[in-house]
Amino acid sequence: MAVCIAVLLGLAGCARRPASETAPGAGSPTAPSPAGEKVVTVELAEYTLQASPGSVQQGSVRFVAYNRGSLDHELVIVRTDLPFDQLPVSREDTVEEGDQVQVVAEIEPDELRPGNSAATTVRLAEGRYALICNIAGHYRLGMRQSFTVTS
Ligand SMILES: [Cu+2]
Repeated sequence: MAVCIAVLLGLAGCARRPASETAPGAGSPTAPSPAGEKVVTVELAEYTLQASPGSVQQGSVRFVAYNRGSLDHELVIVRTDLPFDQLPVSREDTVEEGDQVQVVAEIEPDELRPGNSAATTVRLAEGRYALICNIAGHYRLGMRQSFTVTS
């Protein structure tokens, strides 16, 4: 029994390691991607957010986020026709969801501690999107990028 537990813990440790040791884009940290699935790598740090590629064809898209910084961050995928750097910001210094800003998916901060990586797969329709970190102040400080899904 003790051996089983050790093995499980070992695997869990291995699964988190690609965040710091695997080159960006070299697959997913948590599961193999089905053939043909589009993968977008998102690097987060204080206070930058860089997604590559910045445009994909519509369909199933896997976002693999890496927290390269020393603070908590999160990845929020929002559908919006507003310019990515002009989204409405609340008094709490976070981007406000509304008619013009719809949250499609997110990777929460507790999945993305410094040095960690996490992934989520979303079906995206053609349109304009923004990728942001919505921890208070981080969007305004520059954690934002436009993202386009083509037909
Ligand atoms: Cu952040």
